[in-house]
Amino acid sequence: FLKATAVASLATGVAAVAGSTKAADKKFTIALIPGLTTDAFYITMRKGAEAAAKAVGAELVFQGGPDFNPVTQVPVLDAVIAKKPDFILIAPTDKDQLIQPLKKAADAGIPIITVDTFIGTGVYQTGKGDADFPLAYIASDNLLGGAIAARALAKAVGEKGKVYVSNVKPGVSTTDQREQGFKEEMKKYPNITVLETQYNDDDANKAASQLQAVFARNSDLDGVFGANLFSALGAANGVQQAGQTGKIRVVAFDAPTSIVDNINSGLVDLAIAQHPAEIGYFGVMAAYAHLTGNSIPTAIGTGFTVIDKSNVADKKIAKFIYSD
Ligand code: T6T
Repeated sequence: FLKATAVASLATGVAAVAGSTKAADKKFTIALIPGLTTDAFYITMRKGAEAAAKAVGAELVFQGGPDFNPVTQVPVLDAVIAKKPDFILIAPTDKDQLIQPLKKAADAGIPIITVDTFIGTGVYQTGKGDADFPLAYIASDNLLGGAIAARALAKAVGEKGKVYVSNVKPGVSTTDQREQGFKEEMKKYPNITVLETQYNDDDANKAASQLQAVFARNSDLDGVFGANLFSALGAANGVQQAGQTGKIRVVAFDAPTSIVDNINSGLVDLAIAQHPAEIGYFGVMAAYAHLTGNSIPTAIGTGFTVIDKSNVADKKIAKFIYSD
């Protein structure tokens, strides 16, 4: 089980901040704009953010679009900017397309932290480029997550055969990096062929149909890596509908409640749970630290918990299953 050490060091930092700063005179309003509102990952992130907001006496506003798409996210961002919150935490739905819309917030004097996803390269406060203006990036290490997925899938398929990545769409920083980390790691397994990535637009039904189409073209398909919640859920459903449970092996990113049954039934071999509540909690804490005059780190890495049959029933693990 992996836990980024950066989290521990941030926790120390925040404790120091709390000790050295007087309580804020004003009640700060911190906006959290998720990738989309109806996704257990962001619902769980909101819970962590609410817990931190309560701890520091800030108001959290959670507002987002109905799907993972800049076309629906940008108008929400514009509406949030118009209300002039003290801080914006946002999961940008595209590396490039959110740069200019977020620049408007920065120009209006609203400080920004990106959570989960990033804009530009994700390296901020460098004084270079047009997308370094957010104060910090708080997220999982998605390259590492992709590598963990590759090792798990390689093991599940006996280090040989055909696999593919079920992914959202190009341009999303998190899922791009998961695919990159997966493919890099898979180079260590010369007997595994990685077929062309299937993009599902964050639609589980599409991911399920694509699984069946890939299987129809490759009757010797051995495995699939679902690079986010809906990709994994859909790919797993596709495997089940094709009657291939346990034959086509599934490694899932994210851990919605349905993952428990899917692991127990053997449909999914392993799930890589992110710690979205931790991302939300530290997002608000970093915002508060900044708003009360303290400096904050430009990057905060949060952890993973790997869930499989051996630990899915463990109470200590259950807390990493996302909230609906
Ligand atoms: O995997 C998460 C998130 O990290 C990613 O950026 C988008 O998809 C999810 O929200 C899961 O649906």
